[in-house]
Amino acid sequence: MSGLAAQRRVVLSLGSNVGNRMTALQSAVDALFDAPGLEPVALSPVYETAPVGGPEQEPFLNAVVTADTTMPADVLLERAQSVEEALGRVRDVRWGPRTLDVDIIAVGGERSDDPRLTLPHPRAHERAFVLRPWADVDPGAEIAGRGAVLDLLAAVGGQELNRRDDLELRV
Ligand code: A4P
Ligand code: MG
Repeated sequence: MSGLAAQRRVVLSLGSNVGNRMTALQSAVDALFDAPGLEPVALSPVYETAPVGGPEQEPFLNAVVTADTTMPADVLLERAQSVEEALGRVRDVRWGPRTLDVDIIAVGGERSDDPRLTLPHPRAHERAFVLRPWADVDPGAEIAGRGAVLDLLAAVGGQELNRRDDLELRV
C-alpha cells in the first residue's frame, strides 16, 4: 500500500428537527468544511420531511452534502460526530429528537460491517430523505451493493417530502 490515500467521494446526510433547523444545517456545513481535508463538491436542496421511524416527532429538514477527501473513513466519522456535539449543546429535550444528525452515507465504494461505522449507511437505501437530495446532486449515484439511487428512490413509497426552495445551504 502506498502512504498516500486516494481521494474519494463522500456523501453525508444532514437532518434536524429541533430548534432552528436551518441554522443547524448551515452550521453543520460551516463546521464540516472549516477544517482542512474535506473539499466540498455539492450541496443539495433542502427538504422538509415527515419523520421516518422513532417516536412521534416534528418534521425534519434534510439535505445531502457531497465532498472529496483523502481522510480515512473513521476520521471522517470523528469529524461528523464532533459537529453533532457542537450543535448538540443547544439540544434541550432529553432522549428527544436531535438538533443535528450527521450520517455518513458512503465513502467511495467502501463497504464495512463495523457497527461503529457501517458503510454504506445501512438504512440509506430505504430513505427518501437521503435518496432524493442525493439524486439531485448526483443523478447517476449508486449505493454499493444496493443499486442506483434513482431506482431505490422509485422503490420507496409513501415518504412525505417537500422541497423548500425558500431555503438554500451555502459553503
Ligand atoms: N454508525 C454506524 N454507521 C454509521 C454511519 N454510516 N454514519 C454509528 C454515522 N454513524 C454511524 O448513531 C448511532 C451510532 O451509529 C453511532 O455511534 C455511530 O458510531 P447516532 O447518530 O448517534 O444515533 P441516531 O442517529 O439517533 O441513531 P440511528 O440509528 O443512526 O438513527 P438514524 O438511522 O440516523 O435515523 N426521519 C426523517 N424524515 N429525517 C431524518 O433525518 N433521522 C432519523 C435518525 C430517523 N428518522 C428521520 C431522520
Ligand atoms: Mg445518525
